[in-house]
Amino acid sequence: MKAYKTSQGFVIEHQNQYFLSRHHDWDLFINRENLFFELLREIQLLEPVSEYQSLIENGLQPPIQSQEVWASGVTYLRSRDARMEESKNSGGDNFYDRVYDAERPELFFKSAPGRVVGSGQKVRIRRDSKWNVPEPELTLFINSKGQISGYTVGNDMSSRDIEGENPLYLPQAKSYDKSAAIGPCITILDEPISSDTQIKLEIVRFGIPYFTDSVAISRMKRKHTELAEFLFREMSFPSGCFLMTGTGIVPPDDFTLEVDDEIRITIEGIGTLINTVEVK
Ligand code: DO4
Ligand code: MG
Repeated sequence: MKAYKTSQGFVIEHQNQYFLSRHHDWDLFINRENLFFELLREIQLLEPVSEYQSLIENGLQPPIQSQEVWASGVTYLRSRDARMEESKNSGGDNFYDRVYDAERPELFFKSAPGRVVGSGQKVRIRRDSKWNVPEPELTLFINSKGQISGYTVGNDMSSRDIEGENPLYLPQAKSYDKSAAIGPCITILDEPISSDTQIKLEIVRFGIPYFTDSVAISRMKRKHTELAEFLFREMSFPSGCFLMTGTGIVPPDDFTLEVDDEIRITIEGIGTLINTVEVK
């Protein structure tokens, strides 16, 4: 079951049928307990709509209203190794090594909802950075009770030169206008997402695939429930929140994003998040 936020309303997709919800408040719509069964009950009272494609294609919005976006770091070996390499001159490398093995995960604030973009919108690279990458991340929707009730595709845009210069610069490397993308929808399942699920990153430059890689979420060191539990330990989220679960794909060190690059992140069972890069 998928839920799309569009300019015409909230579209629920189930078994190739599309329904327009009667709800008008996304916070209330997605923050219901037992969301899968709530949506199932809701669509039984609705007629399928046929013009869904234009609703989704023309008026798609990021699937967020007042939720904060948080992120986890160094949850895959590939991320640990890349961070250790980029920060070795600053002496920051062993922080990444230690957090990979520590009981407490790295969790950081990624974005207020107003800085988030959805599929089809532009992401940004910072004007004061020369080394930028997308981070393709399975992103959890966690309701206000701390239960993982949905999944979306996330892009944790990152400035590697800023983060590598000093680990204390992490908030500047990670949080700026349009540095977080989520979408195209929230997938709501009646069981946890399969660990075989693949995340695929494609970067298209001048219309040609320039970089492609994929990773299975089973390669992640931590459990989704573990990350959610740490995040909710001392913080409440009245309408739930999003939590990016870390990247398992890092392009080679000589790669940096350029203006007009198209970033396509596909997660099986959810969809493809597509963003083009701008710098202004
Ligand atoms: O510690 C730096 C950020 C790590 C991160 O964003 C990731 O592993 O995805
Ligand atoms: Mg990340």
